[in-house]
Amino acid sequence: MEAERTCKTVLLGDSSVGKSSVAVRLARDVFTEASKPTIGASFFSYAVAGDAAAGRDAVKYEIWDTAGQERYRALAPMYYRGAQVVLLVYDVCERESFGAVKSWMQDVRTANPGKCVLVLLGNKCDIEQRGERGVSRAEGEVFAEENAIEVFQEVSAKTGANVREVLLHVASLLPAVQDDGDDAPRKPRVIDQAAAPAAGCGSSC
Ligand SMILES: Nc1nc2c(ncn2[C@@H]2O[C@H](COP(=O)(O)OP(=O)(O)OP(=O)(O)O)[C@@H](O)[C@H]2O)c(=O)[nH]1
Ligand SMILES: [Mg+2]
Repeated sequence: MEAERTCKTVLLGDSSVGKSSVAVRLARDVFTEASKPTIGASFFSYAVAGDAAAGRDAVKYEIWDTAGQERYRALAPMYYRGAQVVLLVYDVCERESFGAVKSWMQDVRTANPGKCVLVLLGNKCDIEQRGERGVSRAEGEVFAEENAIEVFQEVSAKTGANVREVLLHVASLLPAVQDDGDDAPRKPRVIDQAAAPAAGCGSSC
């Protein structure tokens, strides 16, 4: 049987940005409009098969879906401490949630110096069709580059666009990150849109 590495993963971001919806999309490939605010945290898992050609080991993501409401903020370090992958989520329609990403990022880096892959996700990119966007794709990209966030992608938990594809991509980064060791400098690695699979949420998204 193929060896599988487990990977502690955490979803962080303001309330209502769609963290639980992303987790449910990963774990069960479904979406529900009536998602309720998370209390404390929830646990999910998502397995990715290995692919030698893509330079990827089999990975089991053990995903902690944290609660974004302010009253639960003190619990978050329990989940992001020791995480190997951190998914920082904002809502492309809510500017405030984009602004909040910075302080999540700083907290995570302080707790896990040099040890985790940071992934910036602009969720709800399906809403763009209704003209309600508050954060452009370019702004997300620039923020990721300026802050040496390893991966940036816009996603939609609703349509499923890019959600699973991002974690496939992250799986191929994991060996390199572990081999680099703690003192290695961070390199920004924004997904190349031309190369990334776009499941209904392409470059316009
Ligand atoms: N249109 C659209 N709506 C979404 C998407 N993802 C989530 N939602 C909706 O946004 C609302 C909040 O989603 P949740 O997944 O519960 O948000 P959360 O970040 O887990 O919120 P907390 O648990 O309070 O931190 C729900 O009504 C979802 O149906 C998406 O990709 N597109
Ligand atoms: Mg939630």
